[in-house]
Amino acid sequence: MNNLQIDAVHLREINLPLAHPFETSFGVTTARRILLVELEANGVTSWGECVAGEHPYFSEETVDTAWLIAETELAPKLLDAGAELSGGGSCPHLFSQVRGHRMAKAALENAVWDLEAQVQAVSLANLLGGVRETIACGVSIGIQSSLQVLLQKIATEVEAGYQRIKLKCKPGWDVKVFEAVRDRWPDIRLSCDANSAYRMRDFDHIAQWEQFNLMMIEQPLWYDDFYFHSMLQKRLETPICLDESIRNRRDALAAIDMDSCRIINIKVGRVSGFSEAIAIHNAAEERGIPVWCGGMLETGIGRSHNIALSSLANFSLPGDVSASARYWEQDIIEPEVTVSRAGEIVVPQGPGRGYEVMRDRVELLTVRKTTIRSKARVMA
Ligand code: OSB
Ligand code: MG
Repeated sequence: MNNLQIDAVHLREINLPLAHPFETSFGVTTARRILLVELEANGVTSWGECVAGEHPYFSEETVDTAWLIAETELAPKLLDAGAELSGGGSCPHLFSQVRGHRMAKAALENAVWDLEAQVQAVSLANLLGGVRETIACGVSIGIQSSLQVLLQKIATEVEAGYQRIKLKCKPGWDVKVFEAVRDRWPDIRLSCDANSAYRMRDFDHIAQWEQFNLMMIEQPLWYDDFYFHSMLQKRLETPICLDESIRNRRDALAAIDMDSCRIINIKVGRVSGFSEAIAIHNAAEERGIPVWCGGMLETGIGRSHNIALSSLANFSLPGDVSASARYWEQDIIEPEVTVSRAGEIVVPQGPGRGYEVMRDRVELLTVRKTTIRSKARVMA
């Protein structure tokens, strides 16, 4: 394949309030500060979205660390890659000298895949190896002010057609919540996500959740643990799903081998981009472990990338990829992402990501912006 020659990397931060606050065991988010990457190359522009939050609560990265590393380390490597850059698949090697900072790497790498799809005039889903025409959608519902408010939210999402309801949980917001939900909906596909809120002293408590027929329990223990999750999984029939702990393919292999989890949530930002996400997907598939695509309250740019990834074969469980309107009064892409009554999103088949970025709107939301160009090439 021909080289991609990147002429400029534009970084910008946009600020966007969420339509509804989102509460997890690690805190409440009411508005997002989002780092967007735009690449100019081969006569087209492509986009990437960094999923790092404002605070280092989900992972070590923040929007500010990602900005710094993207500007000073990663963008220069992309711009000066020369013949080493033939597509998104070149990025892991190009960025390999930089340890960690996976969300920053993913924002740039995914923009390169987005570019490659446009240059080759194929859909991003196709380029990634996707095979699905539609993807199955679930929702992640945050901790609410009361049980009554939660039940109302669930009713809305079930009626909308979503195929799986995931409840954020933490000590004090678990058993009585699952009980009330199962009382009203004995048969819906239900799961929970603790974002590391439990410890070993809670094993007996968690064992009580078996009665609620949960599809999975997501990341109950430490964010960086495999061993104690495997201890817990030994005591449970309910599958554990790992999110935070899985940073790359090797982590997935270790976790599967140790029986730390029986399902994996793949977030493209958490694992440093599409290349590693595909590698995890394949490793899990070979070992009979289903995966699904997680979400990080993305705008339409990250969401469209999640849709493309979710079209791979082993994304066989409904993901946390849902309609734009659940997050934003107005998204930054056109058309916005919609979900059918059957709880599905149609995977775009046209060239690239399949959704147009609303440039004027992005410009209005921008609070800082910088452009990086090749120093080597300017001087040559
Ligand atoms: O653990 O999956 C998570 C949001 C922010 C940080 C972590 C998580 C989440 C979600 C929301 O569950 C998923 C979404 O709807 O985008
Ligand atoms: Mg999670």
